[in-house]
Amino acid sequence: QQLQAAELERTFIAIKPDGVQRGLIAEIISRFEKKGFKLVAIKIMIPSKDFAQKHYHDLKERPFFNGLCDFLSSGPVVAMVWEGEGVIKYGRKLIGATDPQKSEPGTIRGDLAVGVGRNIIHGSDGSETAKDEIALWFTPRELVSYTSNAEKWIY
Ligand code: 3AN
Repeated sequence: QQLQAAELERTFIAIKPDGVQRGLIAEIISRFEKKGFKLVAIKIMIPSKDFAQKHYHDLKERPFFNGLCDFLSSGPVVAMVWEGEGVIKYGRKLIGATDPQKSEPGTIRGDLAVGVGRNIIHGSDGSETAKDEIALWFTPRELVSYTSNAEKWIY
């Protein structure tokens, strides 16, 4: 069991099946890594439909809920936890607006996606969601605490 530093901010980021199939894993990871955030958990899996419904439970009243869950469970997803100061909010900034037609160039969706139903990446939208999503996708033992030497240059 690793020691967890409770004050470290963490967010859940997933590269959705379209991002994986399009070969954008490294590109997406690279943007978070270069910003100076720290990767503390990563795995690839094909979520079941039931699991996708749990992940998107907040959206279950929306008309696109069923299609969205089918899509998330349609192929491999790269699930990650990223850590760092402000990572939840800034992660959303790196990702860009939900609709890639409205996300700015320079953001992941702005640069790499075209349609809202295929927007390649998911990121937690707040600290409660981040906690819930990390707990859904990972066991505590899958989260790795480590000290990055580079932090003294970045922070
Ligand atoms: P975000 O992913 O930016 O947090 P949410 O939580 O509003 O946005 O939506 C979750 C996911 O639902 C989006 N990533 C997108 O794939 C899908 N989605 C949102 N709005 C629509 C829509 N109008 N039609 C189809 N899919 C949508």
